[in-house]
Amino acid sequence: MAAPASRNNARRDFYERIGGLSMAPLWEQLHQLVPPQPAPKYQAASWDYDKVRPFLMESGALITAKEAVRRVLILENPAMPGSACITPTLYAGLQLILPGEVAPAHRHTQSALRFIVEGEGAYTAVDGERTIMREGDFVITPTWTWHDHGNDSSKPMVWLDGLDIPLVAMFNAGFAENGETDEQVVTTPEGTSDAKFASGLLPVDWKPARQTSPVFNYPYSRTREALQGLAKAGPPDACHGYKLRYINPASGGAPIATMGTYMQLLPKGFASAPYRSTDGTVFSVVEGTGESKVGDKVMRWKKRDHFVVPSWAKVEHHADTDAVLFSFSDRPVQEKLDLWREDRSGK
Ligand code: 1HN
Repeated sequence: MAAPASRNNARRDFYERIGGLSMAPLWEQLHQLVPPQPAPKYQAASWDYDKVRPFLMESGALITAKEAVRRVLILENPAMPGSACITPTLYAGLQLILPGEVAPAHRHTQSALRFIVEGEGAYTAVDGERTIMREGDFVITPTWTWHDHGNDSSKPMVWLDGLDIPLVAMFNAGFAENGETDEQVVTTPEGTSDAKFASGLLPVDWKPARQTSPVFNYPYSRTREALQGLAKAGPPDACHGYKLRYINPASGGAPIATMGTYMQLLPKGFASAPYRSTDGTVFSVVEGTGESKVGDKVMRWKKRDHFVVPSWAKVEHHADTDAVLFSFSDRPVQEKLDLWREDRSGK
């Protein structure tokens, strides 16, 4: 048998020679390529809105929405510097639009969600229809739809953008184009998609042409009422409190094919049982104060703060007051691929 040193030299020499043919030995990488359980290369992190907001407002003086195209401060995972990602599959950012501004029309194959964090009265237009947005509303911009935003109110408006940018980049399936004008021509009266699709009814001969939801604004007033009703109806789930998922009413699936969106109510004093799942999740705090423990990290939060929980990291939430959390993740993609898993055992 060869001595270890000469054996290692022989192997290194071998790797070098096959490297010249763009080949590599699997046995040197097998363990990390197929880990026994998820080993995320990103971390739990949080963004305190009191610290973030002054910078957002400062950005408002530095550049207009028109020049920036989208004036957004990216929430980047601290373990993935330069990536513009909050998880390996998701992008998140906080967008500011000041009174009188327009963010010009464009479209791209990346899907976007808006979750309104501060202000009310700005609109987003999607394929010729506008919707006015208020705090806590969840609004979708489906793949390849024209969209522009404008603020006709007298106050700044801030929302969370969630996009599937890293996923689309992985597939090399990104296309984008700019509109001919900054603002789209409004072709459909405001409230039309709501009337057609948001009351448990559909136009009689309507057939879905795509997976995306035909509803484009899920207002907070309705979501909050549903949570309240749920809380009156019975005890909270040990891991989630009272948690609902947003749906495409035509299919029961997620409103956006690539991103699942959720809203949960944690009653005052509620301490969740430990939970983990394979979908790394971004949270936006809508109401209340509390904390979320991920491993050894305790993230305190209050209204308008944001935080991210990595895949397969055990999370425990505690609510000091009644608290409402919006969240989004890539769960629908993982479910389509038969990959999604959860663990409620607390192990
Ligand atoms: C985008 O189109 C918007 O339409 C926001 O508001 C954020 C981040 C990257 C690429 C496109 C928007 C974006 C974006």
